[in-house]
Amino acid sequence: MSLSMATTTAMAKRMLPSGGPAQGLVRAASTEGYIAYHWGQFNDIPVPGDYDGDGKCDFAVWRPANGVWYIAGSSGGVFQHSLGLPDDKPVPGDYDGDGKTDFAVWRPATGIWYIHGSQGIAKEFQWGASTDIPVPGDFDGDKKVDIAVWRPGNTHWYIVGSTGAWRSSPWGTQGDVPVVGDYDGDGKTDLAVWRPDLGMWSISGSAGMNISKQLGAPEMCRFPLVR
Ligand SMILES: [Ca+2]
Ligand SMILES: [Ca+2]
Ligand SMILES: [Ca+2]
Repeated sequence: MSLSMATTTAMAKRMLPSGGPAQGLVRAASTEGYIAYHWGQFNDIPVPGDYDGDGKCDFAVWRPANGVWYIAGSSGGVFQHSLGLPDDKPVPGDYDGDGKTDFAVWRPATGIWYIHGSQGIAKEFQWGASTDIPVPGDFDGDKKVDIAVWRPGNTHWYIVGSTGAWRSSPWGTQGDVPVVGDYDGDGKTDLAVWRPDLGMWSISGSAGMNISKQLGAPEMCRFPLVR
């Protein structure tokens, strides 16, 4: 956050599509412990991640209309990358395990994952059906994000480990919202769902312990975790 407002605004104008509205980046306020940052525009999808690999999360949005990723790096750099079509789902993550978030989208119509690794290697992999929900995470704990989907119809998780081996496991019930994360802190992503009608979090911990916690009034927290 060392850039001046004039510098960042000029950089933002350079990276916005020509003829587009003069919106995109204005540094609104920054004090110790508090940052407000205007980055992105209406209909963009937030895709935060550590794209520059400095250990800090970067402001980032993906614009479905043109398939462009706009990144305001935490070390001051501003850059962009083209990947995706309007109906794709952004699924960023560190798939190649180099510590930098990779650009990635999942295309429901074909089930193909398109990954542009931060080391310059592009990968395509078919996994999932059109009605699935992409749930990438490091399920095997090797520091590389794994390709995975959750199928609402049969509530099964289909996971392809970084080594290529795959597995499926049932977890959740119909109507749940998948909310992957490492809740038990063992370094492996856990199977986890949030049940809107009960406000219930239900987690199949990778360390062997199941976790259940009620938090959130029914239908209160419609957060955009499922993109
Ligand atoms: Ca990476
Ligand atoms: Ca992995
Ligand atoms: Ca875990």
